[in-house]
Amino acid sequence: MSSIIEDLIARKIFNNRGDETIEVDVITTGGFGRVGAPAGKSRGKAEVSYYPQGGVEQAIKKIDDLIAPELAGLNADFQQEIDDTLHEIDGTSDFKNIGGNTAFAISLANAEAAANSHGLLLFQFLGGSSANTLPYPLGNCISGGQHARGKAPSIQEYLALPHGAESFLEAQTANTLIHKRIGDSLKKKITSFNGGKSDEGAWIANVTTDDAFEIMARTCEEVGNELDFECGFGIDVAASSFWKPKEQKYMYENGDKKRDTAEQLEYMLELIEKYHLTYIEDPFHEDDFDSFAELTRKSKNCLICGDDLFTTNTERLNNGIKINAGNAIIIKVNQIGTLTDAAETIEMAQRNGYDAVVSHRSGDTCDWHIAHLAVAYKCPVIKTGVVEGARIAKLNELIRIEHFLGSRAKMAALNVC
Ligand code: 2PG
Ligand code: MG
Repeated sequence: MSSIIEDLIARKIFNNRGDETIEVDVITTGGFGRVGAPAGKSRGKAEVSYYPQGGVEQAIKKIDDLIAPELAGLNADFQQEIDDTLHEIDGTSDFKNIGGNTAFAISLANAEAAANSHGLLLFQFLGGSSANTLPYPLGNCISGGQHARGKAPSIQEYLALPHGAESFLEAQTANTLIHKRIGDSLKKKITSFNGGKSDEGAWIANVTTDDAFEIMARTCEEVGNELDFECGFGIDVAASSFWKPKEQKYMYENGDKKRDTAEQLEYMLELIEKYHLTYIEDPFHEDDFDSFAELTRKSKNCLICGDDLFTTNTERLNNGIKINAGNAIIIKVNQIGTLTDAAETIEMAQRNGYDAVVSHRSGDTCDWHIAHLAVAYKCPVIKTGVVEGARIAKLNELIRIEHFLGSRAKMAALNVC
């Protein structure tokens, strides 16, 4: 079937926060792709801008007036050409003109349309016949920081990582059990707990940072024993959100407890040791490459992952690689804009021994394409919650992919376990 682009159709839809976002359909002579864009709340400062001035409506106008006429007639199979054209039309280094989310939705919908034109699923089209590994789900169970409201732990996310599971279905089963049990424990422990959840479907409760660690550790161990495989856990510190540059300190519990950079490093090492953490994301603020490198050097068996640090950007990743800052990287396509840019970052990461963790955003839609990216690019981890509609859409898609692959499916290899 032929993949010549006939038209682009853009519309305004809503994400799980009820915020406006953009959705794009790419229609080819033989297929169709539709993608909705997500949005972060704790965003890295090096991310591309989401929309042009005038927001989603202006982005739609740019697609109708400018971008659709340029892309019509091109072949959707040539992803790089499509993405280069988006960069050319935009003309800035951070998609200020057309918007990074506009580029994201077009770029990914184009890939989907190309796959569909060939009668293939996206992961098959992008990854070929060797794409048969499933990522481990890194699932958010307790929310804090900027993702919570009111009193909550300073650390943004407590994440289950069932790295002993032998299939994706088994791993997601573990995460759902862990998530449910944590809800039960919080109900028992905190009288004010009323079952509140964050945008990502993780529990929000008035617990201290340390109490959240205890609950997480106990529950993961319990579920691991019951299911008879290792269920580890980790955290997204999102440290930029409580780093105060003036004081040069991290403000825990709204400033009741402060840590300078050296104390933060010690604290992270203590946590790794005490709770056998297998994953730490953004343990330091987004410009502190040196501390990332020191923690990577001093820790063992733990993924030290950069999200705000790298923002899916090859230049920033390259700065990290030079000094061995971290050994894992979050991949959020809308941090950089196009699929080609994100694929380059993944490739650079893999060449240099970094694990790539494909990730949702806290504001997201029921779009499931990142599930396919994780399989296509052989990423060993996907970070996309445990429950809530926008998360379940992606997790269930991975269950479908595993089912589709049948006996060829296997779990990806993790750097640390
Ligand atoms: C993060 C993400 C997703 P946001 O910090 O990793 O969990 O949050 O999308 O708000 O940037
Ligand atoms: Mg993060």
